[in-house]
Parts: sequence; C-alpha cells; structure tokens
Amino acid sequence: MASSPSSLYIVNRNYSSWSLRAWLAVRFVNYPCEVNCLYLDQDHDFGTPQAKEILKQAGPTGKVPTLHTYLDGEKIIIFESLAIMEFLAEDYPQLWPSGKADRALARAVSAEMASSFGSLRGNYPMNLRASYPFVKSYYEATPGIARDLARITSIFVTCRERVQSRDDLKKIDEGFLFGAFTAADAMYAPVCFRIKSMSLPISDPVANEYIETLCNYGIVQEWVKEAAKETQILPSDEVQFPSE
Ligand SMILES: N[C@@H](CCC(=O)N[C@@H](CS)C(=O)NCC(=O)O)C(=O)O
Repeated sequence: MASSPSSLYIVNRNYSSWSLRAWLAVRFVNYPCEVNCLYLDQDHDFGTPQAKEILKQAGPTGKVPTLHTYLDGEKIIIFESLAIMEFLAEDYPQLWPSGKADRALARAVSAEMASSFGSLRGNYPMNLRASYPFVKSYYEATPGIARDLARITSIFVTCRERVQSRDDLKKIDEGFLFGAFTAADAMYAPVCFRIKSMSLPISDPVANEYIETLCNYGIVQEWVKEAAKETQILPSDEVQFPSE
C-alpha cells in the first residue's frame, strides 16, 4: 500500500476526458490522495506553449492524469491512465472483474478505448456543459465517426448481453459492462458524455440504457457537479458546427 500523501494531477474537469477516467478509478476505490487540478483557460489552451508550461508540473509526458506517490520512500510519478488503474488494482482488485475471462475482456475493451476511436474523439471533444442537437452534416463529413460509434455500440451491447446471460454476473449487476462498476466503465464514461451532449444517433436500447446508467452513476455525477463550477473556456475543445 502506498504511503501518503499521494496526488492525482488532472486538468479542467469539464473538458478533460483522461482526467475523468483516472479520477473515477481513484474515487471508486477511495484511494487516499489529494486532487491537484491544473487549470487551463482561453490563454492557456491545450497545445499552446503556455499550457505546456503549466502541464510540466504533471510529469514527464506533460500530460494528465498522473499519480504522484511514494513507494518504499521513493517518489514515483505514474503516467498513462491504464498504468494508474493497474497500479491501483494491485491493492484494490475490485477495479477489474473477478473472473479471469471477464478481466481479460475488460482490459481488452479498456485498451481499445485508449488506442482507438480517433475520429469520434477528435471531432467531438468531451465538453460536459455542452448540449447540442445532432448535426448530421458534421457527423457525415468524417466517415470514421459512424464506424467508431458502431464499434462502441457493439461493445456496450455485447458486454451487457453477456452480463444478462451469466447467473454470477446477474447477481452483482448494476447495469455496467461487467455487472458491477469496473475500470472499463471508467474508460468509457467520457465517450458516453460525448454521445449525449452531441445527441449522436444510437438506436439500440441496450446501449442507451448503459449510457444513462453510467452517466447517472453517483461518482460520475460527483465529477459532473464539480465540473459545473468551472468557468474557463477552452476554444480548442468547443466544437464549431457548420450552419446546415
Ligand atoms: N495516453 C494518455 C493520454 C493523456 C492525455 O492526452 N491527456 C490530455 C488531457 S485530457 C493532456 O494532458 N493533453 C495535454 C497535451 O497533449 O498537451 C493517458 O492514457 O493518460
């Protein structure tokens, strides 16, 4: 177990999808650590030298999240969200499903989120305070977006149907990808908010039910409420839709 104090470095809760993922893992297991939010704003937007200067504090990659902690007296900075989750899971195994096959699948879909869906993520940054009707021309301008959305829907439906087909998972089912909340749900929370705030078309009721469950989960809503207090605008993460 790590000796305190530990710090999770994040940036603006309204916009930072990676911050949300790692924070959910930390919060879910109640890992004892403080949260150090490095606020960016209009004059210190993502990609600018000003933001890079601020983000240097986070760690060697200049990206968040990072977990600063001490192990056997040595200070370590853990970067990369999945590495933070695996570090936590060594002491808090409930972060992953308890069955080996479920754990393997949960890690697979989590790694897929970390490495894929560039069209959807690039065109629809997370912005919790945003609420737009569906803009078809914008959506159709990049064919990769529909492909990403179809694959994400298929992950949600496959995982949820799997839970429903398994007596052991049904017993612990709270509506998440592997029944109870796990790191895999933390990985998919930002994309669920992107889908909702941009009214992206998902017709499958199983997928829609999962999205609602995840977005309304207690600790997810805790983050949303904190995010709502932020006033900074980051133009790089505000979508400019063409007029139709
Ligand atoms: N692969 C990293 C991605 C982290 C990441 O891209 N974080 C964004 C914030 S949401 C960031 O720090 N961007 C700053 C930059 O790219 O300059 C992870 O898994 O943690």
